[in-house]
Amino acid sequence: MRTPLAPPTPEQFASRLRSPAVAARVGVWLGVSFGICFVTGLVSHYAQLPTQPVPFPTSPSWGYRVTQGLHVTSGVAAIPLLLVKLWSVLPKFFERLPLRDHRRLLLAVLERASIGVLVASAIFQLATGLLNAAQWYPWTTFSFRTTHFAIAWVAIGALVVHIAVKLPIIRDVLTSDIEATAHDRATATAPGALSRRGLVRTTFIAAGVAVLATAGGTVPWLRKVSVFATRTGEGPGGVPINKSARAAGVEESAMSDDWRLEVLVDGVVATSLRYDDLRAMPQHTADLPIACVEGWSAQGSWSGVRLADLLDAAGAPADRDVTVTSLQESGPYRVTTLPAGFAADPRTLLALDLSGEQLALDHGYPCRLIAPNRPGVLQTKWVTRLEVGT
Ligand SMILES: Nc1nc2c(c(=O)[nH]1)N[C@H]1C(S)=C(S)[C@@H](COP(=O)(O)O)O[C@H]1N2
Ligand SMILES: [Mo]
Repeated sequence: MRTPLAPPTPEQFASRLRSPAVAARVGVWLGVSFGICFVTGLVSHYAQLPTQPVPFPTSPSWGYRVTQGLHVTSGVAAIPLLLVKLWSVLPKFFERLPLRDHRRLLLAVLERASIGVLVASAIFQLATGLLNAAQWYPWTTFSFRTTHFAIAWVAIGALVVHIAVKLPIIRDVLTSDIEATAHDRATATAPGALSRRGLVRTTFIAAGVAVLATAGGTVPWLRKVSVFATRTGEGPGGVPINKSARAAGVEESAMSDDWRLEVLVDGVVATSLRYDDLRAMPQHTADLPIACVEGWSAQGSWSGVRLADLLDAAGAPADRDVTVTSLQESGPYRVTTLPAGFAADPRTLLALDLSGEQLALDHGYPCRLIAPNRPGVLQTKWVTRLEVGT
Protein backbone atom coordinates (compact mmCIF):
# COMPACT_ATOMS: atom_id res chain seq x y z
CA MET A 1 0.00 0.00 0.00
CA ARG A 2 1.16 3.52 -0.72
CA THR A 3 1.47 5.96 2.10
CA PRO A 4 -0.49 9.19 1.56
CA LEU A 5 2.70 11.29 1.46
CA ALA A 6 4.53 9.15 -1.09
CA PRO A 7 5.31 10.96 -4.34
CA PRO A 8 3.00 10.13 -7.25
CA THR A 9 4.00 7.39 -9.64
CA PRO A 10 4.15 8.00 -13.40
CA GLU A 11 1.16 5.65 -13.82
CA GLN A 12 -1.01 8.14 -11.98
CA PHE A 13 -0.55 10.63 -14.80
CA ALA A 14 -2.81 8.86 -17.26
CA SER A 15 -3.72 11.73 -19.61
CA ARG A 16 -2.49 11.16 -23.17
CA LEU A 17 -1.99 14.92 -23.43
CA ARG A 18 1.16 14.52 -21.36
CA SER A 19 3.14 13.29 -24.31
CA PRO A 20 6.36 13.97 -26.22
CA ALA A 21 4.17 15.00 -29.17
CA VAL A 22 2.82 17.97 -27.17
CA ALA A 23 6.09 18.67 -25.33
CA ALA A 24 8.11 18.92 -28.57
CA ARG A 25 5.61 21.19 -30.34
CA VAL A 26 5.40 23.59 -27.40
CA GLY A 27 9.13 23.12 -26.84
CA VAL A 28 10.06 24.42 -30.29
CA TRP A 29 8.47 27.79 -29.54
CA LEU A 30 9.80 27.80 -26.01
CA GLY A 31 13.26 27.27 -27.50
CA VAL A 32 12.70 30.10 -29.99
CA SER A 33 11.61 32.52 -27.24
CA PHE A 34 14.54 31.53 -25.03
CA GLY A 35 16.89 32.05 -27.99
CA ILE A 36 15.51 35.55 -28.63
CA CYS A 37 15.67 36.32 -24.91
CA PHE A 38 19.26 35.15 -24.68
CA VAL A 39 20.58 37.11 -27.66
CA THR A 40 18.71 40.33 -26.83
CA GLY A 41 19.76 39.91 -23.20
CA LEU A 42 23.41 39.77 -24.25
CA VAL A 43 22.88 42.99 -26.22
CA SER A 44 21.37 44.70 -23.18
CA HIS A 45 24.12 43.49 -20.88
CA TYR A 46 26.81 44.65 -23.27
CA ALA A 47 25.14 48.04 -23.75
CA GLN A 48 25.37 48.59 -19.98
CA LEU A 49 29.04 47.68 -19.59
CA PRO A 50 30.97 50.77 -18.46
CA THR A 51 33.93 49.78 -20.65
CA GLN A 52 33.23 48.08 -23.95
CA PRO A 53 36.02 46.37 -25.91
CA VAL A 54 34.05 47.10 -29.10
CA PRO A 55 32.06 50.33 -28.70
CA PHE A 56 28.27 49.86 -28.68
CA PRO A 57 26.92 51.62 -31.82
CA THR A 58 24.93 54.86 -31.55
CA SER A 59 22.81 53.94 -34.60
CA PRO A 60 20.09 53.09 -35.23
CA SER A 61 18.79 55.28 -32.43
CA TRP A 62 15.89 52.84 -31.93
CA GLY A 63 18.06 49.70 -31.88
CA TYR A 64 18.01 49.16 -28.12
CA ARG A 65 14.32 50.01 -28.05
CA VAL A 66 13.67 47.07 -30.41
CA THR A 67 16.04 44.55 -28.81
CA GLN A 68 14.86 45.26 -25.28
CA GLY A 69 11.19 45.29 -26.33
CA LEU A 70 11.82 41.87 -27.92
CA HIS A 71 13.63 40.68 -24.80
CA VAL A 72 10.78 41.42 -22.44
CA THR A 73 8.07 40.33 -24.89
CA SER A 74 9.67 36.97 -25.69
CA GLY A 75 10.28 36.41 -21.98
CA VAL A 76 6.62 36.97 -21.18
CA ALA A 77 5.58 34.71 -24.10
CA ALA A 78 7.82 31.98 -22.67
CA ILE A 79 5.85 31.85 -19.41
CA PRO A 80 2.71 30.04 -20.69
CA LEU A 81 4.90 27.93 -22.99
CA LEU A 82 7.10 26.83 -20.07
CA LEU A 83 4.11 26.05 -17.85
CA VAL A 84 2.48 23.79 -20.45
CA LYS A 85 5.82 22.21 -21.34
CA LEU A 86 6.46 21.34 -17.69
CA TRP A 87 2.91 20.04 -17.29
CA SER A 88 3.31 17.79 -20.32
CA VAL A 89 6.52 16.18 -19.01
CA LEU A 90 5.67 16.17 -15.31
CA PRO A 91 5.41 12.33 -15.02
CA LYS A 92 9.06 12.10 -16.10
CA PHE A 93 10.10 13.67 -12.82
CA PHE A 94 8.54 10.81 -10.87
CA GLU A 95 9.96 7.93 -12.89
CA ARG A 96 11.68 5.32 -10.76
CA LEU A 97 15.44 5.22 -11.10
CA PRO A 98 16.93 1.96 -12.48
CA LEU A 99 18.67 1.23 -9.18
CA ARG A 100 20.00 -2.20 -10.11
CA ASP A 101 21.69 -1.30 -13.38
CA HIS A 102 24.57 1.00 -12.44
CA ARG A 103 25.35 2.23 -15.91
CA ARG A 104 21.74 3.15 -16.63
CA LEU A 105 21.42 4.61 -13.16
CA LEU A 106 24.34 6.94 -13.78
CA LEU A 107 22.85 8.09 -17.09
CA ALA A 108 19.41 8.56 -15.53
CA VAL A 109 20.84 10.61 -12.65
CA LEU A 110 22.86 12.76 -15.06
CA GLU A 111 19.86 13.34 -17.29
CA ARG A 112 17.64 14.24 -14.36
CA ALA A 113 20.27 16.56 -12.91
CA SER A 114 20.69 18.37 -16.24
CA ILE A 115 16.93 18.77 -16.58
CA GLY A 116 16.77 19.95 -12.98
CA VAL A 117 19.33 22.66 -13.81
CA LEU A 118 17.39 23.62 -16.94
CA VAL A 119 14.04 23.84 -15.17
CA ALA A 120 15.42 25.71 -12.17
CA SER A 121 17.36 28.23 -14.27
CA ALA A 122 14.45 28.74 -16.70
CA ILE A 123 12.02 29.42 -13.86
CA PHE A 124 14.55 31.71 -12.17
CA GLN A 125 15.08 33.75 -15.34
CA LEU A 126 11.40 34.16 -16.13
CA ALA A 127 10.46 34.91 -12.52
CA THR A 128 13.19 37.50 -11.91
CA GLY A 129 12.64 39.04 -15.35
CA LEU A 130 8.91 39.31 -14.77
CA LEU A 131 9.35 40.87 -11.33
CA ASN A 132 11.83 43.34 -12.79
CA ALA A 133 9.46 44.27 -15.63
CA ALA A 134 6.69 44.71 -13.07
CA GLN A 135 9.07 47.01 -11.18
CA TRP A 136 8.98 44.94 -8.06
CA TYR A 137 12.49 44.67 -6.72
CA PRO A 138 12.63 42.19 -3.84
CA TRP A 139 16.37 41.66 -4.33
CA THR A 140 18.40 43.75 -2.01
CA THR A 141 21.11 41.15 -1.53
CA PHE A 142 22.08 40.49 -5.14
CA SER A 143 22.43 42.52 -8.30
CA PHE A 144 19.65 41.69 -10.73
CA ARG A 145 21.67 42.29 -13.87
CA THR A 146 24.73 40.27 -12.86
CA THR A 147 22.63 37.35 -11.65
CA HIS A 148 20.19 37.38 -14.59
CA PHE A 149 23.19 37.44 -16.94
CA ALA A 150 25.03 34.58 -15.20
CA ILE A 151 21.98 32.32 -14.96
CA ALA A 152 21.20 33.04 -18.64
CA TRP A 153 24.36 31.16 -19.58
CA VAL A 154 23.39 28.27 -17.31
CA ALA A 155 19.91 28.14 -18.84
CA ILE A 156 21.06 28.33 -22.46
CA GLY A 157 23.81 25.76 -21.85
CA ALA A 158 21.37 23.33 -20.23
CA LEU A 159 18.90 23.98 -23.05
CA VAL A 160 21.43 23.12 -25.75
CA VAL A 161 22.36 19.89 -23.92
CA HIS A 162 18.68 19.04 -23.50
CA ILE A 163 17.91 19.57 -27.19
CA ALA A 164 20.96 17.53 -28.22
CA VAL A 165 19.96 14.63 -25.95
CA LYS A 166 16.33 14.68 -27.09
CA LEU A 167 16.98 15.37 -30.77
CA PRO A 168 16.08 11.84 -32.03
CA ILE A 169 12.72 11.91 -30.19
CA ILE A 170 12.05 15.54 -31.14
CA ARG A 171 12.67 14.76 -34.79
CA ASP A 172 10.49 11.67 -34.65
CA VAL A 173 7.46 13.23 -32.98
CA LEU A 174 7.61 16.42 -35.05
CA THR A 175 7.58 14.46 -38.30
CA SER A 176 4.76 12.17 -37.11
CA ASP A 177 1.08 12.96 -36.60
CA ILE A 178 0.42 14.74 -33.30
CA GLU A 179 -1.83 11.87 -32.21
CA ALA A 180 0.85 9.21 -32.86
CA THR A 181 1.64 7.16 -29.76
CA ALA A 182 5.02 5.59 -30.57
CA HIS A 183 6.86 7.63 -27.91
CA ASP A 184 4.07 7.81 -25.32
CA ARG A 185 4.38 6.31 -21.87
CA ALA A 186 2.54 2.99 -21.82
CA THR A 187 0.11 4.21 -19.15
CA ALA A 188 -0.73 7.56 -20.77
CA THR A 189 -3.93 6.40 -22.43
CA ALA A 190 -6.80 8.39 -20.87
CA PRO A 191 -8.36 10.97 -23.20
CA GLY A 192 -7.74 14.55 -22.05
CA ALA A 193 -10.17 17.42 -21.63
CA LEU A 194 -9.22 18.57 -25.10
CA SER A 195 -7.33 17.09 -28.04
CA ARG A 196 -3.55 17.36 -28.30
CA ARG A 197 -4.00 19.77 -31.18
CA GLY A 198 -6.43 21.76 -29.04
CA LEU A 199 -3.98 21.95 -26.15
CA VAL A 200 -1.10 23.08 -28.37
CA ARG A 201 -3.33 25.67 -30.04
CA THR A 202 -4.61 26.99 -26.70
CA THR A 203 -1.02 27.28 -25.48
CA PHE A 204 0.00 29.30 -28.55
CA ILE A 205 -3.03 31.54 -28.10
CA ALA A 206 -2.05 32.12 -24.46
CA ALA A 207 1.48 33.03 -25.56
CA GLY A 208 0.02 35.34 -28.24
CA VAL A 209 -2.15 37.09 -25.67
CA ALA A 210 0.90 37.49 -23.42
CA VAL A 211 2.81 39.06 -26.34
CA LEU A 212 -0.01 41.51 -27.11
CA ALA A 213 -0.34 42.35 -23.44
CA THR A 214 3.34 43.27 -23.25
CA ALA A 215 4.29 44.57 -26.68
CA GLY A 216 2.31 47.80 -26.22
CA GLY A 217 5.17 48.93 -24.02
CA THR A 218 7.17 49.22 -27.23
CA VAL A 219 4.60 49.45 -30.03
CA PRO A 220 2.39 52.53 -29.55
CA TRP A 221 -0.67 51.25 -31.48
CA LEU A 222 -0.81 48.14 -29.28
CA ARG A 223 -1.08 50.21 -26.11
CA LYS A 224 -4.84 49.88 -25.75
CA VAL A 225 -4.69 46.10 -25.49
CA SER A 226 -1.53 45.99 -23.43
CA VAL A 227 -2.73 45.50 -19.90
CA PHE A 228 0.79 44.71 -18.68
CA ALA A 229 2.37 47.72 -20.34
CA THR A 230 1.11 50.26 -17.86
CA ARG A 231 4.01 52.65 -18.30
CA THR A 232 3.64 53.93 -21.83
CA GLY A 233 1.93 57.18 -22.61
CA GLU A 234 1.70 58.57 -19.10
CA GLY A 235 3.80 61.37 -17.77
CA PRO A 236 4.64 64.88 -18.96
CA GLY A 237 5.29 65.11 -22.71
CA GLY A 238 3.92 61.57 -23.22
CA VAL A 239 7.03 60.05 -21.66
CA PRO A 240 6.52 57.96 -18.52
CA ILE A 241 8.44 58.53 -15.32
CA ASN A 242 10.31 55.75 -13.60
CA LYS A 243 11.87 57.60 -10.70
CA SER A 244 10.34 60.86 -9.57
CA ALA A 245 12.40 63.79 -8.30
CA ARG A 246 10.85 63.23 -4.88
CA ALA A 247 11.84 59.55 -4.83
CA ALA A 248 15.36 60.49 -5.94
CA GLY A 249 15.55 63.14 -3.20
CA VAL A 250 16.51 65.95 -5.60
CA GLU A 251 13.48 68.25 -5.40
CA GLU A 252 15.38 70.97 -3.57
CA SER A 253 18.78 70.69 -5.22
CA ALA A 254 17.25 70.60 -8.71
CA MET A 255 15.17 73.75 -8.10
CA SER A 256 17.96 75.61 -6.28
CA ASP A 257 19.58 78.79 -7.65
CA ASP A 258 22.88 77.21 -6.66
CA TRP A 259 22.57 74.54 -9.32
CA ARG A 260 25.54 74.46 -11.70
CA LEU A 261 26.70 72.21 -14.46
CA GLU A 262 30.38 71.59 -13.93
CA VAL A 263 32.58 70.25 -16.69
CA LEU A 264 35.79 68.70 -15.41
CA VAL A 265 38.70 67.89 -17.65
CA ASP A 266 41.41 65.69 -16.17
CA GLY A 267 40.05 66.31 -12.69
CA VAL A 268 40.06 70.12 -12.99
CA VAL A 269 36.88 72.22 -13.29
CA ALA A 270 37.05 73.68 -16.80
CA THR A 271 33.66 75.42 -16.74
CA SER A 272 30.78 75.87 -14.38
CA LEU A 273 27.56 76.83 -16.10
CA ARG A 274 24.26 78.23 -14.85
CA TYR A 275 20.94 77.24 -16.36
CA ASP A 276 20.80 80.49 -18.36
CA ASP A 277 24.27 79.80 -19.77
CA LEU A 278 22.98 76.51 -21.17
CA ARG A 279 19.92 78.30 -22.61
CA ALA A 280 22.23 80.84 -24.27
CA MET A 281 24.19 78.14 -26.12
CA PRO A 282 23.07 76.91 -29.58
CA GLN A 283 20.01 74.66 -29.10
CA HIS A 284 19.43 71.44 -31.03
CA THR A 285 16.54 69.02 -31.23
CA ALA A 286 16.70 65.23 -31.48
CA ASP A 287 13.86 62.70 -31.68
CA LEU A 288 15.07 59.90 -29.45
CA PRO A 289 13.42 57.19 -27.39
CA ILE A 290 13.68 56.44 -23.72
CA ALA A 291 13.96 52.65 -23.84
CA CYS A 292 13.75 51.23 -20.35
CA VAL A 293 15.31 47.86 -19.58
CA GLU A 294 11.92 46.90 -18.16
CA GLY A 295 10.55 46.80 -21.69
CA TRP A 296 8.56 50.01 -22.04
CA SER A 297 9.79 52.71 -24.35
CA ALA A 298 8.57 56.07 -25.57
CA GLN A 299 9.75 58.46 -28.25
CA GLY A 300 10.42 62.05 -27.25
CA SER A 301 11.37 65.24 -29.04
CA TRP A 302 14.23 66.55 -26.90
CA SER A 303 15.92 69.93 -27.23
CA GLY A 304 18.95 71.34 -25.53
CA VAL A 305 22.69 71.66 -25.79
CA ARG A 306 24.81 69.25 -27.78
CA LEU A 307 27.09 67.39 -25.41
CA ALA A 308 29.91 67.64 -27.96
CA ASP A 309 29.52 71.46 -28.01
CA LEU A 310 29.77 71.58 -24.23
CA LEU A 311 32.90 69.45 -24.16
CA ASP A 312 34.38 71.48 -26.97
CA ALA A 313 33.67 74.74 -25.12
CA ALA A 314 35.41 73.30 -22.07
CA GLY A 315 38.45 72.46 -24.18
CA ALA A 316 38.04 68.70 -23.67
CA PRO A 317 39.37 66.21 -26.21
CA ALA A 318 36.58 64.60 -28.27
CA ASP A 319 37.72 60.99 -27.98
CA ARG A 320 37.20 60.35 -24.29
CA ASP A 321 34.56 58.60 -22.23
CA VAL A 322 32.52 60.99 -20.10
CA THR A 323 31.34 60.34 -16.56
CA VAL A 324 27.89 61.80 -16.02
CA THR A 325 26.83 62.53 -12.44
CA SER A 326 23.35 63.32 -11.16
CA LEU A 327 22.30 65.49 -8.24
CA GLN A 328 20.88 62.31 -6.74
CA GLU A 329 22.90 61.43 -3.66
CA SER A 330 22.57 57.68 -3.80
CA GLY A 331 21.18 54.96 -6.01
CA PRO A 332 22.62 52.82 -8.78
CA TYR A 333 21.88 55.33 -11.58
CA ARG A 334 23.48 58.33 -9.93
CA VAL A 335 26.64 58.05 -12.03
CA THR A 336 26.92 56.63 -15.55
CA THR A 337 29.67 56.34 -18.12
CA LEU A 338 29.01 57.77 -21.56
CA PRO A 339 31.35 56.07 -24.06
CA ALA A 340 33.34 58.40 -26.33
CA GLY A 341 31.32 57.50 -29.44
CA PHE A 342 28.11 58.58 -27.70
CA ALA A 343 29.67 61.78 -26.38
CA ALA A 344 30.73 62.73 -29.90
CA ASP A 345 27.39 61.88 -31.59
CA PRO A 346 25.60 65.11 -32.66
CA ARG A 347 22.27 63.67 -31.44
CA THR A 348 23.51 63.31 -27.87
CA LEU A 349 22.11 66.21 -25.86
CA LEU A 350 21.92 67.63 -22.43
CA ALA A 351 18.20 68.18 -22.84
CA LEU A 352 16.46 71.22 -21.38
CA ASP A 353 13.12 70.70 -23.15
CA LEU A 354 10.80 67.86 -24.04
CA SER A 355 8.18 68.41 -26.78
CA GLY A 356 9.04 72.13 -26.86
CA GLU A 357 8.36 72.61 -23.15
CA GLN A 358 10.76 73.01 -20.27
CA LEU A 359 11.77 69.62 -18.91
CA ALA A 360 9.53 68.53 -16.04
CA LEU A 361 11.26 68.11 -12.70
CA ASP A 362 10.52 64.38 -12.86
CA HIS A 363 12.10 64.09 -16.33
CA GLY A 364 15.36 65.53 -15.04
CA TYR A 365 15.10 69.34 -14.79
CA PRO A 366 17.38 71.36 -15.01
CA CYS A 367 18.96 69.05 -17.59
CA ARG A 368 19.19 65.39 -18.45
CA LEU A 369 21.27 63.24 -20.70
CA ILE A 370 19.63 61.85 -23.81
CA ALA A 371 21.67 59.81 -26.30
CA PRO A 372 20.70 57.58 -29.24
CA ASN A 373 20.55 53.78 -28.89
CA ARG A 374 21.23 53.87 -25.16
CA PRO A 375 19.46 51.89 -22.41
CA GLY A 376 17.00 54.12 -20.53
CA VAL A 377 18.69 53.29 -17.29
CA LEU A 378 21.77 55.22 -18.48
CA GLN A 379 19.90 58.35 -19.62
CA THR A 380 20.88 60.21 -16.47
CA LYS A 381 18.47 62.79 -15.05
CA TRP A 382 19.24 65.90 -12.95
CA VAL A 383 22.78 66.10 -14.34
CA THR A 384 25.20 68.34 -12.44
CA ARG A 385 28.67 67.17 -13.48
CA LEU A 386 30.46 65.92 -16.60
CA GLU A 387 33.94 64.52 -16.16
CA VAL A 388 36.20 63.92 -19.10
CA GLY A 389 38.84 61.39 -18.22
CA THR A 390 42.31 60.81 -19.50
N1 LIG B 1 19.51 60.25 -11.77
C1 LIG B 1 18.72 59.28 -12.27
N2 LIG B 1 18.57 59.16 -13.60
C2 LIG B 1 17.79 58.20 -14.13
C3 LIG B 1 17.12 57.27 -13.30
C4 LIG B 1 17.31 57.39 -11.89
O1 LIG B 1 16.77 56.62 -11.09
N3 LIG B 1 18.12 58.41 -11.42
N4 LIG B 1 16.34 56.28 -13.86
C5 LIG B 1 16.70 55.88 -15.22
C6 LIG B 1 15.75 54.98 -15.84
S1 LIG B 1 15.68 53.38 -15.22
C7 LIG B 1 15.00 55.32 -16.93
S2 LIG B 1 14.09 54.20 -17.77
C8 LIG B 1 14.97 56.72 -17.40
C9 LIG B 1 13.53 57.19 -17.43
O2 LIG B 1 13.46 58.55 -17.74
P1 LIG B 1 12.08 59.31 -17.60
O3 LIG B 1 11.65 59.18 -16.17
O4 LIG B 1 12.30 60.72 -18.03
O5 LIG B 1 11.13 58.60 -18.51
O6 LIG B 1 15.72 57.58 -16.59
C10 LIG B 1 16.95 57.07 -16.13
N5 LIG B 1 17.67 58.12 -15.47
MO1 LIG C 1 14.59 52.10 -16.74
